[in-house]
Amino acid sequence: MGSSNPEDFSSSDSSMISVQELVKGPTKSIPQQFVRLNQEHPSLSVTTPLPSTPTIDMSRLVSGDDHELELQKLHSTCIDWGLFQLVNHGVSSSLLEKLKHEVEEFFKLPLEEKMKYKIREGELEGYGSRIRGDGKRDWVDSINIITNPLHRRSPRLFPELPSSLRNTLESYLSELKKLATKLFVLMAKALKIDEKEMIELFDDGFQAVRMAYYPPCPKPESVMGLVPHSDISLLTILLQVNGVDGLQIRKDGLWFPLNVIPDAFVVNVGDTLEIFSNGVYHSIEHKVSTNTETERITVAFFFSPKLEADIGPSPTLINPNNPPLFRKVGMEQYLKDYFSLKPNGKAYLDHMRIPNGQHQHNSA
Ligand SMILES: O=C(O)CCC(=O)C(=O)O
Repeated sequence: MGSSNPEDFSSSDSSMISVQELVKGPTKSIPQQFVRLNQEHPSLSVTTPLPSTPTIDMSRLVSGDDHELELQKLHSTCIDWGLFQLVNHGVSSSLLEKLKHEVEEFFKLPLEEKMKYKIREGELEGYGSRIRGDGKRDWVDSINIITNPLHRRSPRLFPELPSSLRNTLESYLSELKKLATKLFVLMAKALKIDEKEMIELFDDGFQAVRMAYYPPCPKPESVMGLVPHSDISLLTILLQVNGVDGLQIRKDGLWFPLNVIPDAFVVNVGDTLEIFSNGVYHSIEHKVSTNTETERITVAFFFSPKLEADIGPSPTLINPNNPPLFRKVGMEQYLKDYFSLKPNGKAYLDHMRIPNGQHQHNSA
């Protein structure tokens, strides 16, 4: 979710700073509340060749002669990486173009218009930039909106968006739901779990969108577009609207930049899928960097378990030789606990882990 991704909900601070407006001003110095020193930078050393991030071809997965091979690739990618770029995904380029246009137009609106959606004290959704647990702000303006279940839609957010953006988002969300359902069914097959178990968790689940605008920054090395985190979702599907790089992922302890493949989706495994698969799949830690020249605009959709679900390892995967690695907890409680902890890489997932040696006292 997050977003929405809850890591965006880390503060109930209601003071509002639009980074987009800040960079329009004459000053080129970075306000202290954005400055983060001692960041880990991507490993671009010549002695560490960049592994190429995997690409999965949806058309091969569903109907190609070699769909079994592609399914194996999907499975091993979710084990080794927890992230892939999805091509030939079937969402029409006309819908993507429309969405990109609408999202760009949204961020061009005058600040007063966007302020109608401002994050309010104590609320988890809305427009703005937030203060993190370390007292700093990320170099981004974003709008986070819960889209499902329908009764959890805030009356002042989704229904009040400009109608062309709202309608386009609705169509996009419906396409992404179909796509995510196909991916979940395929993952269930690869994990050897009854697909009904997977659908039961996901169907009519908790869903949210985060539209983000990362302005260019005069000193990108001093700020973070988005702090390192993993998503609490089952799956997140990201569209990189204007083709600008900036996403970085942590693999084997090192940070790597991810290059945009035009119109591909970046799909990542979230913490709740890592838990459900009892640690077979891995959620990936990621962050966003900025650059001096160009803004970066993205739309992330977060597909999470339904609010009534219990989050825990799939019973099918648990046996005496394969004990549960994570505790079981209701989704509502899971979200509440998440918000009470400061976002810090994959720390929240670790909080769900059953300590070594205590497995015999817990059942799936
Ligand atoms: O905007 C991006 O590139 C990444 C977004 C993201 O990681 C998130 O919203 O959790």
